[in-house]
Amino acid sequence: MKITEADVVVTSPGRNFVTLRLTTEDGLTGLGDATLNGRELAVVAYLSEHVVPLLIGRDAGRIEDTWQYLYRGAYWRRGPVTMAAIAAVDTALWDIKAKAAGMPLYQLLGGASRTGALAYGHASGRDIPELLDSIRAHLEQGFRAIRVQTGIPGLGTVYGVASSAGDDGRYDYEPARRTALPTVETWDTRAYLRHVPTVFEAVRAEFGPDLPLLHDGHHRMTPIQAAKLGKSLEPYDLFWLEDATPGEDQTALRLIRQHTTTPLAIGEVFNSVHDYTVLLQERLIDYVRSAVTHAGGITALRKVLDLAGVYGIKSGMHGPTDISPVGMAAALHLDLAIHNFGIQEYMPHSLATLEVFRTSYGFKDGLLHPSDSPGLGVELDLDAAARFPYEAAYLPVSRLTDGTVHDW
Ligand code: CS2
Ligand code: MG
Repeated sequence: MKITEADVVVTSPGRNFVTLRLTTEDGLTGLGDATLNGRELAVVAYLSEHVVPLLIGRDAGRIEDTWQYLYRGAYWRRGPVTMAAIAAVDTALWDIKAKAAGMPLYQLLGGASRTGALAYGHASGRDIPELLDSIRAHLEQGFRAIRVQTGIPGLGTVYGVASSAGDDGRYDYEPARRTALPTVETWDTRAYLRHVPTVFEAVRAEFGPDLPLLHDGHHRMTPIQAAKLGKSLEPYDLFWLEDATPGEDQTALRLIRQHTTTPLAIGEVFNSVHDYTVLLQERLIDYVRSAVTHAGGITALRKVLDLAGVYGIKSGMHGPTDISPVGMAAALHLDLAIHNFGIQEYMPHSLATLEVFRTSYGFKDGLLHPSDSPGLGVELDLDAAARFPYEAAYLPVSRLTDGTVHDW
């Protein structure tokens, strides 16, 4: 079953997406998500110039060999651009193989290990009353786990706070802005560390002790600051504290672990198993955050999660709207099949996005299911995609109050 066509499709229904579409001599098509928020065209060039020419004529069924060929054969390996490109190829090949077998992708991964994947939604508010309303709205939508983010008194716009509800009441937060230069957000970690415990005190007082609550530190704290926050949040029994420190220094988590029992999640910006080895072997985290889209595809992420399972660590795949519906579907098939599933991030996409990507996955009673459609269960409407041309967009840059560049 040879690959005869490979198309890199860029579309921007409210935000940019990059999708690889492979076609075989039998007329089967497979899709892969290659979206790297704020650096999309780098992946487009990598795919178009250096990967697509190598795919034409290859046997679409040789998924592992193609992965190794693109990874080891590039010589210059790892990194977000390379691994997003490889992820797109890998996911598209799995889509094709499952379609050829006439079964949903999760069946090729070992079949279902659960009835559905527990999802968490993004509640946010510029202040606590607005946050509490947002949590209520997400509970009414059926979410059974909630991420909590708020504004910080004295600071302007900060990460994760939606300014308004999107179409059909969605949490509509797209951090990448279509501006000539990245917008600048001001940050103050001390103000943040003082404020967050009061937020969770109010949320627990309103919603009780049982609701699974998550929080994203978004790479902003030093290890001791993260340890302080984790310790101060213990009374509120979080499901996880995410990205407490920048992930490059895996050993930083040792210090955090010494001070707090708040569960830790990290890895949405990781792209290789080598980003995790210390974290997994020393049990420094509780959840692996990588998405299929950024971690080299289903083939690679499955290996990371199998290794994580050896150490009792579970999945918590990244699922914001800059993971396309193709990447989301790929995650859901893996979520359903693996034993050490933890939770799945779920930001529903906009109606415009769903005009371009025809999805079949569903959300009911707090659980996501990829559907039993053959393959990934997502189709790309090329005519709709053409209606939304690319627009450059940048993620914000964070600066401290003295102007020092900080982690956003
Ligand atoms: C965030 C992401 O969802 C999350 O956990 O960390 O929304 C992140 O800010 C975006 O993916 C950046 O493009
Ligand atoms: Mg995050």
